[in-house]
Amino acid sequence: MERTFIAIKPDGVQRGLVGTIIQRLESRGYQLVGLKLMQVSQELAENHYAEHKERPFFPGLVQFITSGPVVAMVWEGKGVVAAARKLIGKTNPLEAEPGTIRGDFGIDIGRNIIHGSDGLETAQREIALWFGDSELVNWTSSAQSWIY
Ligand code: FUP
Repeated sequence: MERTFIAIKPDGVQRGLVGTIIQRLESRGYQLVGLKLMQVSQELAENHYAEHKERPFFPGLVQFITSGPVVAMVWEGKGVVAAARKLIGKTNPLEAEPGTIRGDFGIDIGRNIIHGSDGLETAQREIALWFGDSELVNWTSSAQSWIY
């Protein structure tokens, strides 16, 4: 089964959106296989956003993601990488459609609430970066036969 990495950023946690965001993914039919609340280190933040290292917004991005607790998650299910990106919406919340998480709850690109892996390879890299094998649970919910 496909897996993706999802993180609720410090703004999403501070604004009390953790439950709402989990509910959207869960009620779609996706399954949680990893979940933790954590204070992100400078090193993890810089590694996670390494592709943006040379961009002018990089220092602010790292400062923001380390500024408060983050909820890190791994979700599993058919097509979950692309489907989660659709549920999340465009990077700039002002361009994100209503009905998406960013389109419903965000305004500013630097405070866009949530991160989701942008492809299968990225998902594998990010899951390995944020989670140890022992933190991921292999299980099958009894709802699976009603979802698939
Ligand atoms: P996404 O995959 O939608 O999270 O977007 P990107 O990987 O392109 O960007 C990562 C983060 O950098 C975004 F969540 C917000 C931040 N960012 C800015 O602050 N300014 C920009 O111009 C682009 C991205």
